Amino acid sequence: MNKPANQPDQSANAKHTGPPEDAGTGYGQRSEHMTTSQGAPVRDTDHSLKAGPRGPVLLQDHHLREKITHFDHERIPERVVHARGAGAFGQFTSYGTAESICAAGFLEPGRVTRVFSRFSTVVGSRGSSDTVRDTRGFATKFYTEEGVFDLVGNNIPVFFIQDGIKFPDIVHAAKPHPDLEIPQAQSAHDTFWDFVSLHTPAQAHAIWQMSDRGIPRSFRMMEGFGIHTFRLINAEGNSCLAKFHWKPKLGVHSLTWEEAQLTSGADPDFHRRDLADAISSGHYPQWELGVQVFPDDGSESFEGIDLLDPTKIVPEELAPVQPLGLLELNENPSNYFAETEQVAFHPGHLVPGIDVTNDPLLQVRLFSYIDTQLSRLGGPNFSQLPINRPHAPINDTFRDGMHQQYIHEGVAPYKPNSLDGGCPFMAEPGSEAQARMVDFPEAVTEAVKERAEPVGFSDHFSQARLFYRSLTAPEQLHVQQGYSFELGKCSSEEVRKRQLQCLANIDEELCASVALALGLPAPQPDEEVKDMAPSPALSQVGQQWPVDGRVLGLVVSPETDLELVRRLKDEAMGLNLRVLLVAADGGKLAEDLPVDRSYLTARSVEFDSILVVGRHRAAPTAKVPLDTKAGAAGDHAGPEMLDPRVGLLLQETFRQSKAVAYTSPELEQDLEKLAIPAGTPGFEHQDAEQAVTWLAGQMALHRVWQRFGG
Ligand code: HDE
Repeated sequence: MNKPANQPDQSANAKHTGPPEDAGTGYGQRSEHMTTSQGAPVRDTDHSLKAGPRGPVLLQDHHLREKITHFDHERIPERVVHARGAGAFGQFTSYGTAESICAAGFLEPGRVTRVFSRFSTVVGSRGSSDTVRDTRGFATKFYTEEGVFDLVGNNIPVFFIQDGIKFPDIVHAAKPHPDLEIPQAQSAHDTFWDFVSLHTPAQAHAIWQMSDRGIPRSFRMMEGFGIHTFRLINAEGNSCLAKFHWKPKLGVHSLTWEEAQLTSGADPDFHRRDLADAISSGHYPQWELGVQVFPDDGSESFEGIDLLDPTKIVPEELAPVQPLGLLELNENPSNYFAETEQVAFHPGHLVPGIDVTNDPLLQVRLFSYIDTQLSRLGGPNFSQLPINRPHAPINDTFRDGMHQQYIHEGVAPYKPNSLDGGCPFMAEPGSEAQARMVDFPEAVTEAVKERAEPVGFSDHFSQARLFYRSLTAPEQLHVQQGYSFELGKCSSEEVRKRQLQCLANIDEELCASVALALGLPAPQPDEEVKDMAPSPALSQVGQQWPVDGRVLGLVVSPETDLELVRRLKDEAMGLNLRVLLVAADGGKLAEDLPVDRSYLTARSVEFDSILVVGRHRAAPTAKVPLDTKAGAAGDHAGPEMLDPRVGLLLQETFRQSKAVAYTSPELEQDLEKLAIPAGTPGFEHQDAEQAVTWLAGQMALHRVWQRFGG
């Protein structure tokens, strides 16, 4: 035992998920009736105490004042970045493949560790839309037996800046303009492109953001990256350098720009809802954690790529990602504020076996994250909040402070001491715990103090070019459109021209197409840029993925046989799809067939594919021509016309390159009027028997890529 009797055993507290219990006081217990926060019974919480039914409110109404005062203080400062997010609990199961490179206990064979992951956008405020074009945060808290390990990464493997001192600059440029506080959660504005075109290390990140990666289909379909190079140390004390990767089991998949924009209006909580719905319906999202490993030979570079430069990736073709374990998220939070809002990540929350490098961005982060929690969570005891509590025993000498939850015993919270018997003791020399806690003896070269950057940091364009040239034609087209939209929203011609110059250095064709859209001449490159071999792993086209939890819109007409609806639904669910039943109006088709979306509430963006069963003549609730906003049905109004809302659904789904199957060949006349050409790839008549399997096959490819052309 290295703990005296009078030293509180905080490990008991650390395991609680609720407030610490205090025997005999009732703290943390739930009363059977409503009480004040002091535990006194409340008889009426609907009426304030007044001098007569129409008289003034009395100041002595303690319950009223307590209720309103607490309410007035309900908000805490939102995160200065990554304010908008969603989280879930789950578990990480180690494959046991890390033994030769990393001594961390949670990577031992078969070890299962509880986790909490939070996904976020970067720029928007807490109430902003989920589907804006932005980088996504991907932060995971591992509650390991050796303490908390936080892997605080993004869905884009390169960062905007190389030195943390530039972070306030990029964030101020990306946030809304200070005068009017617009635009919200957008990078399509002058200050963002002003900074990015002047501070050219940001170009590699910007091109990822302009690509499909900036508008993920779902958190479940995003990769995650630790970005920085970390140092791993094995049980023998040998080190290697490593970059962390999360690979989604469902593959990387993105929205189209039109989908992203429509979704912002139709369902601003789209990603949050998608994650929660997938978990509550048992389609638990999974990611494989992997590492790229590099020798720790003092060069801090690999194949000429500077490993301390966070604006650079090492292509997977040069250093394959080695799988370490599986993350599964399987439990939604019970309370958004207590868990998702109060979770406090920190890149310095590390466990033995994982250490930092001198990446100057990472070094600044090590300072920043505690600082932000002090202001957000109101003091230094944020690690005592249930969501932040380690699941490992704690024994520190930190005391008091705002919101202290522990009732510490003992008189000597200092070391060395004799009055508490010398406790807490350090891990015993020679013990396993002590052996693991070594500070890695990294050699630090003698140097002069200076504000300078390493030579390798001056290449700002080769990685942007690598990324662009690794994409397929339709993905490149999306990048061109991304830049054209964003720069088209900039009012400063000087900014647009300067960014075009950057594009000229990245790729001639990219620059020419954006210049055309902006009505500006395409400049010539003004810098010689190193060419790198394309990395096919950067494209999201061309593979097949599981379809678990993908959403099928089953659009049925009043004449559809209910047995057929049941059969199709069961078949789709048997293939692990989620089904949303769409019918003319709300309610139920039968007791077991509730309508999930009416023609009015359904929107193309909610579905990964659509199965139209039967004909869909205009329902009585259709307001022609108000519902023909896509201009589809005006010329064929009449009793036989397609319901205009179904027409809109089909047109949008067509443009978004998602698969549609229809069981009635008669629908083809309607398609012609909707300007959906016969023979459109992935838009097919299918017998009811085959339709669901065919659609699942199309969804496994994520999109009908041929439809984009390019
Ligand atoms: Fe962060 N970052 N960051 N960041 N970051 C925060 O911490 C900061 C950086 C990332 O879901 C803040 O608790 C600085 C890189 C994620 O709660 C803050 C610098 C990467 C999250 C902060 C960086 C990230 C944050 C805001 C430059 C990818 C959300 C509230 C030195 C590897 C975590 C908070 C969550 C959050 C500062 C750079 C990812 C202000 C100063 C690089 C995923 O402390």
